[in-house]
Amino acid sequence: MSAEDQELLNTGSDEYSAKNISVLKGLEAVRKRPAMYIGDVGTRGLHHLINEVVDNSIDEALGGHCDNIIVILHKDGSCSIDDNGRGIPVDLHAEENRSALEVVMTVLHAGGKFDKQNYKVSGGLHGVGVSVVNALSESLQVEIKRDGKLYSQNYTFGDPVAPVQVVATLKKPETGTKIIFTPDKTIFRTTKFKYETVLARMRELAYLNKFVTIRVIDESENEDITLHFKGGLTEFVKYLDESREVLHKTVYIEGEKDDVPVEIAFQYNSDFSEAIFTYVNNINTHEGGTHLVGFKSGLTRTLNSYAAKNNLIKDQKITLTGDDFREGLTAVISVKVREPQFEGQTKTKLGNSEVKSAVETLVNEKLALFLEENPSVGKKIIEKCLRAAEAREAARRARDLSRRKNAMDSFDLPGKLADCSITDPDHCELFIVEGDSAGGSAKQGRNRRFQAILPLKGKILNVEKAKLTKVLENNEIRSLIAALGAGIGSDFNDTKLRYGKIILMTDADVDGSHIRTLLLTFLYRHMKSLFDGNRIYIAQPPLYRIKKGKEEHYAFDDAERDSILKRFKVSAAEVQTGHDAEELTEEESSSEHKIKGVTISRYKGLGEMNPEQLWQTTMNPETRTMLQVSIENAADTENLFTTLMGDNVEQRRAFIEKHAKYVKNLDV
Ligand code: 0RA
Repeated sequence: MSAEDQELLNTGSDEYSAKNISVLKGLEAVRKRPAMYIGDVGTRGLHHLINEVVDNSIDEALGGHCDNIIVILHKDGSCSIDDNGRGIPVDLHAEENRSALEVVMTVLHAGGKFDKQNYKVSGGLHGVGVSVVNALSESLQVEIKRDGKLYSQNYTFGDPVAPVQVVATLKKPETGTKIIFTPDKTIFRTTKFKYETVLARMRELAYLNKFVTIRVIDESENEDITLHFKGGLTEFVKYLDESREVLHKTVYIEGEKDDVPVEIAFQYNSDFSEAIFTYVNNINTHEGGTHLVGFKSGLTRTLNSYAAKNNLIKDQKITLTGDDFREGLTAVISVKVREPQFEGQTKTKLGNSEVKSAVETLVNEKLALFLEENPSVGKKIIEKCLRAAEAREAARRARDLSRRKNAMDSFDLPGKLADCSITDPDHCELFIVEGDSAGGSAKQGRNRRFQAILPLKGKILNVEKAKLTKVLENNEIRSLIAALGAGIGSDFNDTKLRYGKIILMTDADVDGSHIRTLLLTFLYRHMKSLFDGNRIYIAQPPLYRIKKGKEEHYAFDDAERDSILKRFKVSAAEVQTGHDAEELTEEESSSEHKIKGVTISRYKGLGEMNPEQLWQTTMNPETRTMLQVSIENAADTENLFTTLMGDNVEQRRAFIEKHAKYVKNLDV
């Protein structure tokens, strides 16, 4: 800090400088170990910066002080978040001897010093404070509207450039906070915000907080969407089931018990999978916890006693189990907890035991009431659950009959699996390959020590539309389950997994991407924790081989091809003419043409590559690039899969047209 700044701050005391040094140390710690505060320095951590600021605005909203938030991705790479909350206080902070605003922006966890009455989030990566965003920004500007004035302060790398200044007098009695920041390029692997990612989280927040309106703008893409859902969670489950056939009107439960506000919406659809999303203080609790347990037991108990009381189970032999009550169920549970305890591997499992009884009691009371008032809904739900119970019984009988043949019970590896020789899963990879011919190349090209190949024939079953019994009858799926060795569904056990990496290797064409989507759908529905463990990858075979004399290059997209050709002094325009001259049709499996002594081969299928080429370009860990599949947003992923794989064709087409880029990038 310069002497001038010191003067401006008008403190002059040694105490101040001492404090200031410790503050700098605090933010330095963030800059030194950013991952400790925001998880990672990739896309996820980058977007965490936006979420952190918005969480503060949402905190204001939860206290009833804010109902409007605007998030803008600016053309210059900065992001602004503008809210109409109370505005961060700007008065002198007695203890710190400088403005409260500066304290909030530069002291780790300073939010706590203000003793906010809200539901504070203490677990996971949330609630680390806006000072973390400041520390990781090359520049940040904050504007506060409060007490009839507009205040402003600028920072670089977390350091104030000058003290807070009054920049205007307000005409209207407005309040609010606006933060504009540019993430630090020396910290993040990428600093480009993705509209889809931001939008998905903002949509989720808008559903979870029905009194808030969130507008999300991307200035460079001309996107501008306003999110406001009067119906809250009711609209949220409708969104999740957008492409499914819903069986009845949505059940909505709201109440507070033992100081725990609870909000739940659920409905049944004609499909078979269970999709329950749980939130604590607006955070998605992937691993569930006490709120989920409370919901499940309340649901099972209430529906069972409703069915008994109304004589809805005619067949005395049938007893309904918890699983039967969750087939085709889509639900969102949102609770607010003052001091949440987060447990589990990813700290996304709620541990507070008082929440279980609060949720369970509310479900018992309010669901019973709802069913009494809506007997036709009650009847539909019980009918659906009875069908699930019948199917479960049938599946059990079938299993008993074919015990030894069943993929689940036998540990026989499928015949077409070419296994690797070492057995330590941490070092083993399974390539799931489309078709026998590509499978053949992969088997010859691989490193058989640690790479296993499982060729699958044609399109696997669309599990989105099939009962579990059907899924288990399908040969391709059985091979896959057996090869992975870790079971399926609720029996799935990570520790038995035979391979650490599961790599989907399909052709770079429409069929290939369809097969990949089918595989991802299966894995998502029945082995979801593979996604949490970041075990799923997508191989990236090249699209072109470019050869001149002895020199050979591979290109993974058109842009790369053109830049390689440029080095050979061939222009993109000439390549285009080359294409036209050959009249390349869609059906044609490959093409090769020569321009100025340069041979350009286009691969359409993996099978066209010889084993050595396949190894060199796609399988060799030293040289390959692969996409890692991760779930950025659970609710949006649910919606993505139901829309892509569901019945509603019109919806699917609209979705694909709108999200073509998103789907192609496989940001599921
Ligand atoms: C500290 C204290 C108060 C509000 C905030 C921080 C606050 C932070 C952010 C970040 C983005 N938007 C925000 N809005 C508010 C309490 C203010 C009071 O008591 O008046």
